[in-house]
Amino acid sequence: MTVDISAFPDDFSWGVATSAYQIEGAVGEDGRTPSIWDTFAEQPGRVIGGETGAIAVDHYHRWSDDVDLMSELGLGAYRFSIAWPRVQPDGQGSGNAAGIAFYDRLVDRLLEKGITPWATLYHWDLPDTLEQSGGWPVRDTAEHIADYTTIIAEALGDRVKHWITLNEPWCAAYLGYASGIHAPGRTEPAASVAASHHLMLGHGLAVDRLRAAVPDAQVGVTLNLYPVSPVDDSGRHDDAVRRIDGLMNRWFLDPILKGSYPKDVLADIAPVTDASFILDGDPELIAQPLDFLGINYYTRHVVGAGLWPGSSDVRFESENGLERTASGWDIDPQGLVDVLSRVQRDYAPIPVYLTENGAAFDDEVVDGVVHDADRISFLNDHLESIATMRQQGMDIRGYFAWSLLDNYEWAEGYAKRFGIVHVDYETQVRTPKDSARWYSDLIRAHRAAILAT
Ligand code: GCO
Repeated sequence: MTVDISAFPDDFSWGVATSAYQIEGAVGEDGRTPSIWDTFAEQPGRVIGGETGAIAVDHYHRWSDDVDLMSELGLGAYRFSIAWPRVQPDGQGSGNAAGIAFYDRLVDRLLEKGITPWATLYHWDLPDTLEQSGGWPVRDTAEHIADYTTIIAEALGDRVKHWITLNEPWCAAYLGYASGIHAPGRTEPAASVAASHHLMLGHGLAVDRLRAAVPDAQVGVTLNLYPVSPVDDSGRHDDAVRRIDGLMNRWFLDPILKGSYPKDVLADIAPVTDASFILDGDPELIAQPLDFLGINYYTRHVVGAGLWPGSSDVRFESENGLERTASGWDIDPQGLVDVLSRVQRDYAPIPVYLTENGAAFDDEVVDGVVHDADRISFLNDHLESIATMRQQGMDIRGYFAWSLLDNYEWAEGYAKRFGIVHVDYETQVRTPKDSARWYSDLIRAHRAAILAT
């Protein structure tokens, strides 16, 4: 069971991904102010076990060892996110030298070790002060992210050449402002649509600022895409499939890659909002030319209209016998082929990176090792899907496993372990799982094959 490495080009990026709030901890240090996640996590009942990212995996202090670990594993690229409230604690105005210095050190060490840094500007940690003045439903927030972008791009742009504006704006907008299961925990459908627009507007403005500050930057955005299928082929669920695919996938892909919102989705949401927050000229601002599209893939969405009363029409389980991760998500590598094929079919060609893919399992350290054969199969099978799509001519240039370390899984607290490296949350001891060794061997085999030719 090993993926065919000859399907991957010589310059394929082999990486891992993390995000600031999920790993850094040190939430009150060096001038960092609270983000919406600090505030949200402290509210009773929001996060399982009341857990917060206050300590997380202490990466803010252990970053140097963590980079050494990446280097030992032979990783070629590291996707991390910048904590906006560290870099610009007031959410506007001047930058914070002490906060920026953390990323400076991190980037320098990565480069020393031959690991290419990939920085994500926004992985959900909005400075709380900006939420107090309205958050993403307010247009000003898009202007603010642009200013923050200039600060951090000017600080790191001489060394960081790969930039991702947003991580998963769907989650930030709809889990944050509609279902309320993520920060800031609001349940305001109209505001959530405005939030999605202002996130994408912020993306467009940030792309401009990145181009100005770092002319040789590679710039993209990361979307979480899902194949959406009906629970059966009776035809009764087809309109629900259209609607959910529209809001999850096309609502983001279309404006960013085609410069317009899907008309059918605008009609679907008309009872909720008149969308008057979309101003003339916004579509052009959003649809900046990009160097790549980042795709995060975890599982499929199965849709059954009205089948599951009292909850949503969407399930993460197909009920067709697929195995599931500890998150309860179907393990569905074919879904990755479906997602990528759809992008290939419906949008103009653009280089693609898998900026996240991975799975939680109930890992245990026994005698100093973690035998996570289930994660190895997961990674292997999804890399095979990428190999398949490369053979079908798709320009997929890299893969970032989610995640380097076990970490804070948002509203799930620390219960879901996604790392290829185990973390003991009491002692902060890192133990590479078998999957880390497997991934490392794969990367080294790929490198060796290149040298041999
Ligand atoms: C997301 C985020 C990550 C998650 C990961 C596992 O997709 O939700 O980008 O921060 O931790 O996806 O759910």
